[in-house]
Amino acid sequence: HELVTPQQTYRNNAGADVLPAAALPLVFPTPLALKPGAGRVHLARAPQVISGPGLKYETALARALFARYLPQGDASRTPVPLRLRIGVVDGQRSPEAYELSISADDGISITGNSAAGVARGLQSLHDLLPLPTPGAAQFDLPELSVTDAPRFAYRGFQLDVARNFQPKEVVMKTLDLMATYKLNKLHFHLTDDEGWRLEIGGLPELTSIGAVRGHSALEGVRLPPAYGSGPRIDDPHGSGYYTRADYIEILRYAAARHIEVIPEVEMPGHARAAVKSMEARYRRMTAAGDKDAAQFLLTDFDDRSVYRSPQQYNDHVINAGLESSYAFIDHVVGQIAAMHREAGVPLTTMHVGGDELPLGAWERSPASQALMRREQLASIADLWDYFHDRVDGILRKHGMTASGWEELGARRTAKEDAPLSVNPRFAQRGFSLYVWNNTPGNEDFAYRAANAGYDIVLAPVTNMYLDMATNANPEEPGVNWGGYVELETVYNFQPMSAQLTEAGRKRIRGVEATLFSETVRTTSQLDYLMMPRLLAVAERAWAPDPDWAQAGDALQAAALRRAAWSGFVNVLGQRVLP
Ligand code: TNX
Repeated sequence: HELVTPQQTYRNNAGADVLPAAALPLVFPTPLALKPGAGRVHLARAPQVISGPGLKYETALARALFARYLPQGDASRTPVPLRLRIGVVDGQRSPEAYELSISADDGISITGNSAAGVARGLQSLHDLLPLPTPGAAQFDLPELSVTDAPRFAYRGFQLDVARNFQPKEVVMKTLDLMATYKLNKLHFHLTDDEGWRLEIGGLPELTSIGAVRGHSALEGVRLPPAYGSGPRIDDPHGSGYYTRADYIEILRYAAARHIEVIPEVEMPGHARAAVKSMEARYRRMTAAGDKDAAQFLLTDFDDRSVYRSPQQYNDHVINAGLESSYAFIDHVVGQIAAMHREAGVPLTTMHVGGDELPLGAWERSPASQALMRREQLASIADLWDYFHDRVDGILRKHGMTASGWEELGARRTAKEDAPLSVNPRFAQRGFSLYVWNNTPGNEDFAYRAANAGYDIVLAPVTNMYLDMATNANPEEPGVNWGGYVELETVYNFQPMSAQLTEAGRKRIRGVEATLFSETVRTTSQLDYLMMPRLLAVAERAWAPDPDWAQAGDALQAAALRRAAWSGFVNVLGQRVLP
């Protein structure tokens, strides 16, 4: 893999000047155990990296890290050894656990339970390096020893590139940023009503139409203002997609950083770009007299159902009654799985959306009704289960289990905004539910679902949605349908609940920050919403809870960290208002 030196500057100059060094956390996120030593290790040239097997990327990362700080080291000095190896971290089972030791006698060493552990340890070492100062060719590192492991195996960030597009380079910078803060899952929201962002072999319309904002085949809906401005129909940031080669490059870049990419293909709702692209394909092939025109059609043209999504769409749902819908899903899943295999990172799960199917959808579709008669399904709730059974079957055929928004594990009701109740049907099938809805009545849905046997990723809108504005200042970008999400709101999130049973506790896989992109057009807007709140996400996902009983101390810590974090950087660009 091509190695890119971390572009991040860890602290900005202003911050470094105004903050006493002691106010900055030595290693971030807070490690399990850090024992400071008394002395210092002087580096007058880059250390000599000595690596065990299986650490090609980590070796290159270690060299790149120091090359940045010690460009012309003093060649007459003996270099300090930097030993990297895969070994056993006492008492820690996580593959990402590591030990870092810096000692005047033995030099620097990092032992990880796996290459991922070594990589996480290198990021901690990175934290200890000073800001590069022009001309400085030496510095000291503090003696210390760190034993560290993540609290949660799942530490995610969801990036929506469907509403507005972000080029591949921005995704890679985001992966660098995630690696710096030891986040390990990129939930890649690749498709939605407003765009389809991944080239799929055999279905060119998905990108030649579905990735082009304002394409004539996507006309029909003018989005009324909802959730911020919503993407504009003529906005150039709304167009773009990743080719197969781009996507494979992204996957390899992530894999080198021990970040798993979990692609999301939205269904059955949030699917307008796919629905309209497949209609256009059908029309073109029909006009050409092709008898396979309907092979991947997602629309029942006789559907008289009346519905409207929260985003105000009424023509964006994949029809559950058409066999061609399942042919489409199977084809897309197969193509994405093939790209992951080609990148050397076979998929074990895919995120299949599932959120916000509006009430009324499918109800007056002759195709859906015919299927319901055939399969003896009594209600739309049964058809919903049938749809997810079929999708689950397709994923299993491709060697995967399903991930999806919490609706995948909730019983479908005929009432708008009814509180969620757990649908036991899929609980024993290894589904991961991403729980976003903790609005009144649903505050404990995640814990109820965990107790019922679902694997859970906690992504509550009130604490983990980074597309929410930070506060009510009208100049702040972002939306507020889930409230305002301050840095402290993220930091003070308590993932666990007394309501969890012993078995339920084990089902909580971790925490994910979400960035839907209706209002996120430019890279600097993305940067602004992510930072510094992503740091609080990383802290909650990696570090144990602070002592919440000591509320005063916790607040104190939050204030201190806030100061520290605003002195940390600015990773993707300048922290300026868009
Ligand atoms: C609901 S929260 C969504 C997103 C939108 C948001 C605002 C969730 C799982 N789905 O697709 O961005 O509303 O429009």
